[in-house]
Amino acid sequence: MLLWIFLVGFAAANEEFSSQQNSTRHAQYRGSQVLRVRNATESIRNLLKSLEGEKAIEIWKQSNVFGKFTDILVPSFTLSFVRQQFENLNATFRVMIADVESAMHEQIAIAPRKQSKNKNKNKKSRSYNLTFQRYHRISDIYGYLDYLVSTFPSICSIETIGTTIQGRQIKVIKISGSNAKFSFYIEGGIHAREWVSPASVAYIVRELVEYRSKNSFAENADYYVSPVANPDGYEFTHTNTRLWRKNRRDSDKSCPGVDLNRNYGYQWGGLGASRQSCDETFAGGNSFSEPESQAVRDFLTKIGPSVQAYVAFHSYGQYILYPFGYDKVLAPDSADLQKLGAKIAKNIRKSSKKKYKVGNSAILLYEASGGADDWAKGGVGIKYTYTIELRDAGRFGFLLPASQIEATGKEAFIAIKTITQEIAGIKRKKKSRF
Ligand code: 0X9
Ligand code: ZN
Repeated sequence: MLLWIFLVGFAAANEEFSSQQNSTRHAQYRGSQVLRVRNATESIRNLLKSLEGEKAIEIWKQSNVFGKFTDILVPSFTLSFVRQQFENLNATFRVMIADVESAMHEQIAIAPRKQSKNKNKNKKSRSYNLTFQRYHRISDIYGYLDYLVSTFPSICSIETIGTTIQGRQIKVIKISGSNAKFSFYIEGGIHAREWVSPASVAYIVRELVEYRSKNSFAENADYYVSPVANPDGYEFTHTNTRLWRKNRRDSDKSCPGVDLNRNYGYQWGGLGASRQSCDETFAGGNSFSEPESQAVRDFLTKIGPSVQAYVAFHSYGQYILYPFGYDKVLAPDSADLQKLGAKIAKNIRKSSKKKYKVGNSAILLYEASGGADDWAKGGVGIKYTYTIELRDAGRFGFLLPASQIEATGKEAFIAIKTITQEIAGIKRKKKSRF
């Protein structure tokens, strides 16, 4: 009894401690808002650029297309100034998140678990902590991969493909198909703050392994899955700065971090990539200067030409993007990528009613060079290369509530299933459901 009281007391104190930690950490965003501004004119676009340069705003999501929107985070101390600037230019904007700090608190709330049909199943003690009801630290994600390898050793194995600057492992789980005709590389979490990406990639892994019997299409491929491509950055968003994007390279102490999705060696250092270490899109000192991008380069080079599909999951915006991103340049087979992308979007729409836009990333969003996807397509020659921006379309942005993890994971899984079926030449039965 005493032990029980102690344990309950300890758990409550612990929870209180971590919620206090969250409060202090998120307090830096007190009074900040997220605004959606219409890019109606060149002068509005220039204003956004200069406000970003002065650190008066942070860009969350941008589009170079006139008439589309840019989402910005405005800290409390610049809010009235920034709003005034927009009013001066007659810029149309609306408030997406009125209180960023409380949206952060809401995001980490635990979503109610769906009632399981088999009640005993929930009671069974498990040797891992991962759920899809909340966002987890990397130890829980890796703990789940370890559990799968020990429980399903005939199909799962883990390779550590590299080590980060702070000494964390970059892990890939291999899920082998009994009739594998090709390999499929799946990447999550290259951008630290896009929490729904590692969560959705873990969801895909669960489908491919634990629910394999209802996903027999998976026998056609060997999957190599890296749920957290930027471990240092991801942990930093949990312990320090929720909206951190880059890795934690600290050669410039006052402005740490390299944007790993600008560090790959295909058309490195061109449009949409910065040479300034303080910028969110800092490309690094050279192409492949970072251990995280080197690890993926070396691993993909090693597994070689069997890889026919590469999907990088990001958030947010609900886009299915294909190369190239360094400029408005299409690959010779871009019609195939558009066609399959449209199929993915259609299947997602059928399943969850959510709309995903499909297109070339430089045309649909903006030019950005040094991306992992461009290197996968242009450097390695992987035909079906996509970057998928998961939920949502802007309501919560990076602060997507945990209650949407399962539904988002399902959409990500539909993408993987649709691509596998296409490459393996599996015709979908008319009635089959995702
Ligand atoms: O800018 C990015 O790296 C991606 N968008 S995000 O908001 N998640 O940061 C899009 C990358 C598209 N691919 C390339 N431009 N190569
Ligand atoms: Zn991203």
